[in-house]
Amino acid sequence: MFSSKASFKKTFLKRLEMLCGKSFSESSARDQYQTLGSMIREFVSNDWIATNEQYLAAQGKQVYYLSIEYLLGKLLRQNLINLGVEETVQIGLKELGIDLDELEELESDAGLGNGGLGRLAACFLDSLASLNLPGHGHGIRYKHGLFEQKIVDGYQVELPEQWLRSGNVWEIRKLDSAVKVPFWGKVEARIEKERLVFHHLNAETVTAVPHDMPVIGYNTQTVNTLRLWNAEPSQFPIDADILKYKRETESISEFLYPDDTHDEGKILRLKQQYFLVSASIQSILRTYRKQHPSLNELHKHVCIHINDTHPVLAIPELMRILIDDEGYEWDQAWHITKNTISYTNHTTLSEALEKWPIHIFQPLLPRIYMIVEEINERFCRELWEQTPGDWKRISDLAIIADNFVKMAHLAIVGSFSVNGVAKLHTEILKKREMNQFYQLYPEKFNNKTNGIAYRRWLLKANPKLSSLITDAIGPSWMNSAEELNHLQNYQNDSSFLDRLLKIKNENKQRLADIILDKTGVAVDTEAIFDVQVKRLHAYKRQLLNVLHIMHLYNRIKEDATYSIVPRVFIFGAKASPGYYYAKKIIKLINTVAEQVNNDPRVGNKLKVIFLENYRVSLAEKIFPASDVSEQISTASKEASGTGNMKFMINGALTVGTLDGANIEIKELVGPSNIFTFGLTSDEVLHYYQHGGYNSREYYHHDYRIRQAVDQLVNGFFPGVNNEFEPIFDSLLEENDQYFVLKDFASYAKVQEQIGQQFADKSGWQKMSLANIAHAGHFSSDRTIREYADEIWGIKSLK
Ligand code: NBG
Repeated sequence: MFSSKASFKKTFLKRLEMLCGKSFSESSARDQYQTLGSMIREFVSNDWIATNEQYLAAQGKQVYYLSIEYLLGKLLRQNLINLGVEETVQIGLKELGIDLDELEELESDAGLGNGGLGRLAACFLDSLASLNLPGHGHGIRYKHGLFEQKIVDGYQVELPEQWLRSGNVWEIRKLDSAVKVPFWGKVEARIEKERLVFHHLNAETVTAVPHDMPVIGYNTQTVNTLRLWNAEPSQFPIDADILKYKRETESISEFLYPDDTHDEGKILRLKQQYFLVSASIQSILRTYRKQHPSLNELHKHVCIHINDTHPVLAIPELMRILIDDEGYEWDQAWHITKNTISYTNHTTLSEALEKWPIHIFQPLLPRIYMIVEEINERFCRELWEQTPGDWKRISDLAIIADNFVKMAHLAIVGSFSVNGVAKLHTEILKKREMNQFYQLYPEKFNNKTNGIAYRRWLLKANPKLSSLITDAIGPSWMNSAEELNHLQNYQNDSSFLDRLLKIKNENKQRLADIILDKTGVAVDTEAIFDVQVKRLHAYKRQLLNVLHIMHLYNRIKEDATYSIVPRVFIFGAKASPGYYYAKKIIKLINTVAEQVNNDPRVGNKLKVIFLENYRVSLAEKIFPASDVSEQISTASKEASGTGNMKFMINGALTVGTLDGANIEIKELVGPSNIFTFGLTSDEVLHYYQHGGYNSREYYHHDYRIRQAVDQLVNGFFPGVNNEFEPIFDSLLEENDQYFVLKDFASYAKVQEQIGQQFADKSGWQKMSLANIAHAGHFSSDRTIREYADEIWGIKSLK
């Protein structure tokens, strides 16, 4: 159906009539979108089935990636590109008078994730399929993904997201593969055939119904599966309140928790976690059992990867099935489990490290709790045998302590691999946060620096730059990102550099149009587009950026002759709805924007833009239009970052701290192609440990800082009263935990340098090119190959 324009058009028209029951002339754009989507799904169905059959026949190892989040974005165009039929479809549609861009607009972003962690999972699925690797995702089919953000009077307002309102053309509901997940009830131990067995009685069961989505690899016939579980009522209890039961059941897959790097500790969240894990493991084992008579060698054929600790109950759940359902003895079950599970840690922030109070955990998951207790007891006994009498060590490392279950401890003890997501992050895990575990199990710890699906973030998001690259170095970079390296040969080719600049300006114009449309502010594409887009969090220090903007504004006001290379500061960020401080920062950005953008003394020198509802599809328009990428977290706090890589591959220059993957970017591009500043992670950690930082000193001694900080509370912004007092207090009363004031001077200095270097257009283009040319290393293909070879032991199917 996609072999030629003519056959595409013919099938499209016929299909549209069948599917929508209307003639083409009566059809709406949505009908056309649905038609195209269903054609693609049908088109891949043969390959989808064949892929699964091949995996079975090959009897090789398969990996299942368990993640509570998948931030997929839109799939239509990416699928067309991966299938190699984008052009046929685009032209075919055009001849029918249909604009593919408009159809794409109709598709909702699948926003089943908060930020980096969820987007990484989506990038990994893409790479697994593109590399022909047997790897599938399991997640939750949230009815409402991450909230939609509106900015009203400068404040964030959250609206429920409705991605499923017009259905999801990519999914197939598989009722026949549904499984049951039990909650509550009690456990009874009985002796049966001289063996102690456990029965979970009076449980409330929830039916988990899989909705499968094809994961289409690039330029290959491999189609893997993303299985998203929907929670539905199983049986209606006779004497209970039926509506209440239905509501409670369905609520499990109703909402994605909008928290990012923060542990909320709500019972519904624990329900979601067990729901995901139990359904996924049952389904994995069902598939496995079709081929294997027992689970004895499960770990040789299956790897179950847990993305952060959210799915860590996979460990006791697998133990439960092995022991209770399959009759294994503890030791053998433990051997199989430990060798099947691998774990990625994504943060060292203490507020993100999950722990569940026993009083919530035990009643909800009585049998699972028993198993966790047993794992803990055996683990503590082992510790005791190693260092008898060292109670401190045992209480530091125990899985259950102080009436809490510590999920990261369970993950480390119950898995064969623990990895961090950038070199620095892994070092911090080994040397500090998880040092005692590292000493116990040095062989488990390893690093896998994050990567991005560059075919989405460059090929799809920046078609003009992609064509320029292909013109220069040929098309093979689309299969192997390392080839972008060849672009270095164009460092001194002025016509190439001119084309690079021209493309950047065109992308900036496209973003300028969006900005004008969304905010009413006209921005000049000659200005530096300086962008910070990511979740709003104190450690990411959007505040440092804003204080610096306030400082620039103060200078312009005070000195009419002050000359500055014009800048447009662009922000996009959602704050967790309960994160009071982060919401204050959003209000501050918008307040500063209002003031700066309307001050005639400023003119075009400075503009401040807050783009509401930052999400994957908006990000795709922002990265290609950026000159400067703000990666300014307090060193040691950002595990890796992946936005930094998306900017880089689109030719933006990083202004960043030596944190997360910024360090590896610097190693690759060299110090002259990146702007770094601020405290190092060792310095930050030293201050945390030994004290010695006094933010007031910086406030008192640096006039620029004092002026901007005072403006937060001295009535400088009309009509906001004491709105920003909590920000003021965080900087002075609370001694500025994130070293904003400490790093201010070096940030301001490097920003000045950026202005000067930007003025040298060809010099800037060279630096930009160096970044693109070195970005191949951050392809998630590279990351996934490392996981496949060094952790999972899976082989690509040719
Ligand atoms: C985030 C880190 C980022 C990292 C992504 C993906 C969580 C818990 N962690 O630095 O903050 O890039 O994970 O690894 O969301």
